[in-house]
Amino acid sequence: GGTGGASASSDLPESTPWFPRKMIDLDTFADKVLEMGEELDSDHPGAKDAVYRARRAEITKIAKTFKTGQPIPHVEYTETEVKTWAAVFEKLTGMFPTHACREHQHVFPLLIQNCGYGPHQIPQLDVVSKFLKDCTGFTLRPVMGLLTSRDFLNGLAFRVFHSTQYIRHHSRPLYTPEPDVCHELLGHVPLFANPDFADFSQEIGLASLGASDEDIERLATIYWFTVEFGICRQGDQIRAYGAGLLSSFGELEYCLSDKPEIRAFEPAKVAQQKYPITEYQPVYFVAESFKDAQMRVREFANSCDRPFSVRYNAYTESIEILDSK
Ligand code: NLE
Ligand code: FE2
Repeated sequence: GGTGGASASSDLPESTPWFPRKMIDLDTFADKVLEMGEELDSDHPGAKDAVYRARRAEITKIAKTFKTGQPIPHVEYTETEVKTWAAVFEKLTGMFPTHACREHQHVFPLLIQNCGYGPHQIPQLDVVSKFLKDCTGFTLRPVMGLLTSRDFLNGLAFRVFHSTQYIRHHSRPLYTPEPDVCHELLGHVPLFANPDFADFSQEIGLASLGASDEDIERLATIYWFTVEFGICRQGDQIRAYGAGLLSSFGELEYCLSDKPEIRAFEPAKVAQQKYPITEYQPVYFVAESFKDAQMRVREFANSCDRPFSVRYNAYTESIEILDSK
């Protein structure tokens, strides 16, 4: 008998959508990818390039067969791929000092020292995943393309980040509408090494477990305007912390210009905001700090209509259900 509260009860209301309870349950997500995943959209710069398509299929095979606990197989990137990476790397690292948030700038040199970051090679997910594990307990899992919002957010509850391993088409290095290894490594990875940001991200993930479809939609929108396209106040400046900004030379410049509209980060409002996915964002939301943002997201999550709450047990890598009604 415990002291109440943290019962291991599994009798959730029948209407509760399925959700992963153990880390290993994430293995079921692998081949459920959305458009722009395995099959490229017809207006994608790589759509008509047979060599590019074949290469992507080859790389995504790793994600298709990956299982929890395995090391992520290394990819031997081609000369063309490394050139694309180098172009993105050089452009962006020139802008980070003036545009990236201080948390990103703090971690970036550590990635150069420890994970092989630099213009001459594309860092391997496996090396980066081990580094993140040491920093915050986050790990990477290779993914074939876009997962459903539900699956993707559910992964964050376990401090697991689903990461692509292929690279954008060489014809357009400075902006792509879909995630690729530049976006993951230059945008997401530095932030997941920050404890407050890791907590913030996991908070969204925990709120997504067993959430209704409507709440998943709202949480995915909050994720979009924070982890992907968030900006934050730092002293008397505004800086980017969203990975979609930190991995796009074009949008990184634009987001801190006077062109877009800027609003305060209030999750209930953010959750309603519509957004384009193939062009620069017309609106950004400014967080005061990751801790403040996490607190606000937690409040928002409590207002969602889920008849139970959850917590992650890091020892057993599993989800515990609390106050099931
Ligand atoms: N637009 C970003 C980039 O070019 O790196 C990718 C965004 C993925 C959500
Ligand atoms: Fe992303």
